[in-house]
Amino acid sequence: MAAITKNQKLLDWVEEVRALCKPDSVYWTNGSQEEYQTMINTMVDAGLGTQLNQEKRPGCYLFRSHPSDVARAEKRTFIACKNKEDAGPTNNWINPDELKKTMTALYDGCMKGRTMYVIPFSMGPIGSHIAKIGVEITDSPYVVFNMKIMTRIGTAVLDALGENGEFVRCLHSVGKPLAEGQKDTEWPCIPNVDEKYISHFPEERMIWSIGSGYGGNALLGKKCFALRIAGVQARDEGWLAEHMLILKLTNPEGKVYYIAGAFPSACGKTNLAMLQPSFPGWKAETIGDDIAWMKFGDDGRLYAINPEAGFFGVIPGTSEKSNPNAMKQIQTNTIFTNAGLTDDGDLWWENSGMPAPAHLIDWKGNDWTPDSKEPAAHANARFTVPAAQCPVIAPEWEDPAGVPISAILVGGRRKTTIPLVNESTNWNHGVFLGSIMGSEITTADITDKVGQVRRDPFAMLPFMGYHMGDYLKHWIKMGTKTDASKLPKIYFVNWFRKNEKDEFIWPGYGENSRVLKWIVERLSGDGKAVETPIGNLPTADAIDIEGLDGITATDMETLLEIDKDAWKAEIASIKENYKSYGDKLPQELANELEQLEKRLG
Ligand code: SAT
Ligand code: MN
Repeated sequence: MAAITKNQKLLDWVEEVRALCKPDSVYWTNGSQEEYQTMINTMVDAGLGTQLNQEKRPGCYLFRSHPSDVARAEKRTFIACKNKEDAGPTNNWINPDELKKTMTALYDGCMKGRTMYVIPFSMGPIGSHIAKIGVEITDSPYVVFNMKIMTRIGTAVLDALGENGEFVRCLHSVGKPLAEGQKDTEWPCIPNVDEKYISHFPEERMIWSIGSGYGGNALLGKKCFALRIAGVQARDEGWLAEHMLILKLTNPEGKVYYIAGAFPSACGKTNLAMLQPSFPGWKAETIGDDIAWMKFGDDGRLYAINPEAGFFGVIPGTSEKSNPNAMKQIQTNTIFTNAGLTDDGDLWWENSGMPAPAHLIDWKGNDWTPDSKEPAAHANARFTVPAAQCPVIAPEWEDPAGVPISAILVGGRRKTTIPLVNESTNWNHGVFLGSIMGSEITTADITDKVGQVRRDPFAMLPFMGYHMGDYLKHWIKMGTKTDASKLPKIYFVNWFRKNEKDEFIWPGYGENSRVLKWIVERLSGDGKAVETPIGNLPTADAIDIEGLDGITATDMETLLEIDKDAWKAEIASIKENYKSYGDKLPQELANELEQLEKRLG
């Protein structure tokens, strides 16, 4: 039989992993629809997954994870670069030699009784000059068919890789070998979180993960490659790998604007990426909902691609109100994980806007009724769905050249201080705003720091592959690579401001288009703004609130106020955070902070 690829490096690596992990067999995925369906059917036939009601949700399946394996394991996520200093204060570091030794022992024989799947995948349209190739080896069929949705996989990628192409090595195992004749469990994994490892070797562009089958711990193209490893590649090669959605907005005159936006997980990024504008004549379309890779084009503008091919969205809270487009998108050909299964083979989840059924099977496989204390769906239950199925996907979403970005939004979850929207006055000021993003720590975070702000620069805190100070330096440097006029303008937004009664003031969701409208008006030179010590804010009447129930002029004042005392406290807290970067804090950002302090007086 002719070799499946002539890429000797790949063949050697696959053989090396096979010899270590000792699977029963090796299977190279070709990426076809038939292969995808066969793999799902095999799991369903073995009782490891559920086919949903094919009249209500054709092509949809439900899987339930082990209760210990439901989200990214941040404290078990490691950046193993040679020097501890290069990982910085925000990452868990282990010496790479030591970590490899530990993990090699764990990988030894870990795939016994299982098939080892080889998944060549492309992050970004195959052949795009911004795209990159990875190969994931895994013993989880669930990972294979999720990777098929989330990335471009299979033979076409091997063709693009060719004989000498470079690829990121991504090794994954659930860490549960099967003895001869032993039946598999519904969700094999290593239940003890302290025995899981999600490891990155940035200098070798390599990822080693063991013990978890869930989301970003296992679908290694996503956060591990597209943010942590690609972040290091981007730093070295002069581009940006960011935790950002990409949105296309068309104004009533037909002018198109592409906007990227950085928001932490669970801040409504997927909803914003697919929003329905409140205004007649305006159109919003989606390019991506989670990750943007951006490179300067020959014209000096910053071009973005969505390196992914699917959305991995949070199920609870998805409703006709929060995201009508996603509701349509996940009606067919979707993999659901950890949602509630109704008696008629459909799904239910919390805050779905759908009436709760009298009975269902919850995400743990137990009987559930509306009186149950436990939720029907896990809070981090997810849908995996092809991006192409999004009802408002932009036709150019797979353009290998990418789309030119006019504005970048940055925003966290802040109930005070940060106004609804604030326009940076130049690139460095914008990077400063990105660097001070954050969210108030809530009781859900299990710490004594409730109420304090956790800084999450550009929403990259959990996704950094190197030193956060060096990362911010890289952002500053990117601003020197082209004419200032060609750089995207950076806007700091905050949908989460609260009143004294602890209620959200701004309605959010589709109404965020009112803020986007102002931003686009600013880009075209029409929007009205006032210069303030913190940046350019909309004038009192600049944000169109016509037809918006329940928002008064006083609310708008609160949303756009600058509370000097609050800002003084903010500055003290930013200083504290900046201190943690030591001498890696870019001088430009120290200057921005100093000038802000002066302007506030
Ligand atoms: O599990 S993922 O990392 O893909 C999603 C998230 O937690 O942000
Ligand atoms: Mn994300």
